[in-house]
Amino acid sequence: MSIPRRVALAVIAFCLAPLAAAQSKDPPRKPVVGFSQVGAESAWRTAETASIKDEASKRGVELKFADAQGKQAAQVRSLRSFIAQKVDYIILAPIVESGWDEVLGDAKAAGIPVLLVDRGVKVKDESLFVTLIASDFVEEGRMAGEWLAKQTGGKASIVELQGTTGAAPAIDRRKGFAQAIAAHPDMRIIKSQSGDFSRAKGKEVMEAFIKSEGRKITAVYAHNDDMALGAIQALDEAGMKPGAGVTVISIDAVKGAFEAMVEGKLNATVECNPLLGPMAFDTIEKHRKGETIPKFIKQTDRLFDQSQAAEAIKMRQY
Ligand code: GYE
Repeated sequence: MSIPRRVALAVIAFCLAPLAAAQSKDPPRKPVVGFSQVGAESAWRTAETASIKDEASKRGVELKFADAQGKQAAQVRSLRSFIAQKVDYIILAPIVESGWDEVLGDAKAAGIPVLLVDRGVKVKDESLFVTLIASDFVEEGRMAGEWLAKQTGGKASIVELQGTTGAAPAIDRRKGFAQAIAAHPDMRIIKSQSGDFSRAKGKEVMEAFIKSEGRKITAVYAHNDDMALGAIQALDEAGMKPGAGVTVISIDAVKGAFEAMVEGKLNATVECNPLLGPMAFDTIEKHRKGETIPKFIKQTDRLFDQSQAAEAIKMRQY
C-alpha cells in the first residue's frame, strides 16, 4: 500500500520543522557602539578608556572610539558621525555639562540611545539620555573637605586646583568641598584656579599660587590626583614639604596617588571609580531587553589616607 503523496510531504515538513526553527533562533546581532571620549588628560581617564575598550572586545561588541582631545566641538562632531553611521548605541563621556541639547536631540530623532558615563550634562529634556553612570562628585568634594577639617583641626589656608572649567566633576567637587568647610570659619580657600585635570597644568598653577601666596599656603585641595602630583612637584621645588608642611588632598585614587602617599607627599585621596566598562555594557544589554534603567547609576567611593596606602596599593587596578 503506497502512502499518498500529500501525506508524505506533510511528514517531511513535520520532520524538518525543528531545523528551520533552530535556524530562525540565531542569537541576536551584537550592537555596534560609538564611544566619544574626552581625551587622555589623566591616569583616571586612561583607565576608563581601557575599561570600556576591554569590555567591548570581551563581549564581541564592535566599538567605534573617538578621542576628542579635550575639545567639545570634536565630541559633537564624533556624535554626528556616529549618528550618520547608524550605530546602535552611543556612550558619551561629556567634557562639560552644557551645550548638548541639539546633538543629543539629533541622536534621539535617529533612534539611537545615549548613555552618559562618568560626567553628567545639563539638558532641557532628560529623555535625551538613558542614564548616567558616575560617582557623586558633590559627595567626593564633601568627603575631602571633612577629612581636611579633621586633619587640620579646622584651620587651613587652602589653595584649590579646579578641574576643567564647566565640567561636572569640577563644579560639583568645588561645591561639596565648600559645603564641608563652611562650618569651619578658620578654613579658607585663599586661591582657586583651573588646572584642567592635568599634571602639567596643575604644576604650573601651583607655581603661580606659590609665587603669590608663598608660605601662607597650608593645604592644597586638587580636584584630581594628576593635578595634585603636579602641585607636589611644585611644592618640592619650592622647598615647601608636601605632605608635611603643606597638607595635600585630592580625588581619583589612581596608583600614582598611592605611591605619593607611601612616599609621604600626598596625605589623602578620595576614590572615584573609572572602571565603568562592565556596567556600561550591562546597561546596554538591559536596555536592549526593554528593562527599565534608573536615570543615575551611582558608583560608591571611599577615602584613603597615608595610613592605608601601603596595604591598599597592592590591590589597585588603575
Ligand atoms: O576625576 C579626572 C578626569 O570625569 C570623573 O575626569 C572624571 C574626572 C576624573 O580627568 O581625573
